[in-house]
Amino acid sequence: MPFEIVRNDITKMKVDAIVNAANRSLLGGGGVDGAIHRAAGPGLLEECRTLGGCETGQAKITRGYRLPARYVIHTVGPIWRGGQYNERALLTACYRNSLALAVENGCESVAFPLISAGAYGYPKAEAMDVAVAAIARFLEAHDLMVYLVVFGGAEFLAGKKLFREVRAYIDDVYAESHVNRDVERSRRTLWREEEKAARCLDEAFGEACADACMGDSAPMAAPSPGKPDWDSMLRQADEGFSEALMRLIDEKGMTDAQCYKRANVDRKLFSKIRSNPDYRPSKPTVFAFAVALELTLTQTVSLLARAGFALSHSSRFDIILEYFIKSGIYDVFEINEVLFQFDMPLLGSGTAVM
Ligand code: AR6
Repeated sequence: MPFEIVRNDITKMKVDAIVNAANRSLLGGGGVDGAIHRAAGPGLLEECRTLGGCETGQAKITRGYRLPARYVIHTVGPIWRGGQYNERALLTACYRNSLALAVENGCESVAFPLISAGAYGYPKAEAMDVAVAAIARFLEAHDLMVYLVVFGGAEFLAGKKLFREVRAYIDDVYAESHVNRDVERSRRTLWREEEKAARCLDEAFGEACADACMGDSAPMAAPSPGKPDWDSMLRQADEGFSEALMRLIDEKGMTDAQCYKRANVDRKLFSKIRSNPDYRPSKPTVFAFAVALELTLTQTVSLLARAGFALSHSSRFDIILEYFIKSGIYDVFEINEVLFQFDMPLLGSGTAVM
């Protein structure tokens, strides 16, 4: 199931369990701990008194009392002491143990704050990396909806290398397409070619044929020596998004589950797409599958066209995705972290819980 980074107050999350960044006494404190106890009411503290505290990296569960969440999972993050004291492993353990406890208790949705990233001093950008990596790893083997709740702004992410690179790419593309009229003209020509390429798909999902179209003057590439396979091309020209997606999954030798997990797409949404040949996905969903399938940019343009979309240099969202696809970065969670920083829609899908 998907993983989403959201901006919210965790006490408002309508999920099966929220996670509390507690201290070892489990008897309340400031920050998110204080906010959770205030929102849950005195029953929470009473139950916490019976738990006998909690070790760093471990997790314990209570009911949610007046919270919209059914449970609170209390975990104790490490105090940041420069990074040489096993902080990363302990923080990873917080996420892993909390998630395991959620699964043991039948939870299907869990929301985390950025554990240790407040009073305990863990640098926020690094704390977020640890959270994303630990959650993504757990989701490889479990079906669970996980939210990482960021409270307030995410300026702390702006210093990260990947973010700076993406921003530089956006600036370049914007400068190119908005300042220089010659470039603008040639870009339009390129788009016309790409659109043509998008309409022209061969057996290997447009690759050979699309390359030929992009070259414009080059003859249409045949899938095998001899004549072009017009039957196959015509068949695929009619192909809707759903059909194209299923074919690509097979061609890539992936299972459906591998694909929707890598796309960060909910299993139910995937079933809907699979069973409805006319399904019209959103643009982020198409990109999510393009990333999961590790498509080239040309192939991505083709897949977008199947859903009635084009890749646009007027959209920062599209430019960011173009950057990742061109760079061969196909980690949906890494991409979502950057999209989150830019206040863009994220790839994949979940259910609204706020
Ligand atoms: N919703 C979501 N996130 C929040 C909220 C909220 N309502 N309030 C704060 N945060 P911290 P720690 C974010 O200090 O670093 C307590 O006193 C906050 O911006 O709550 O693990 C405990 O009792 C930050 O990013 O937890 C411990 O003694 C993140 O939650 C100690 O603090 C964690 O900040 C634990 O420190």
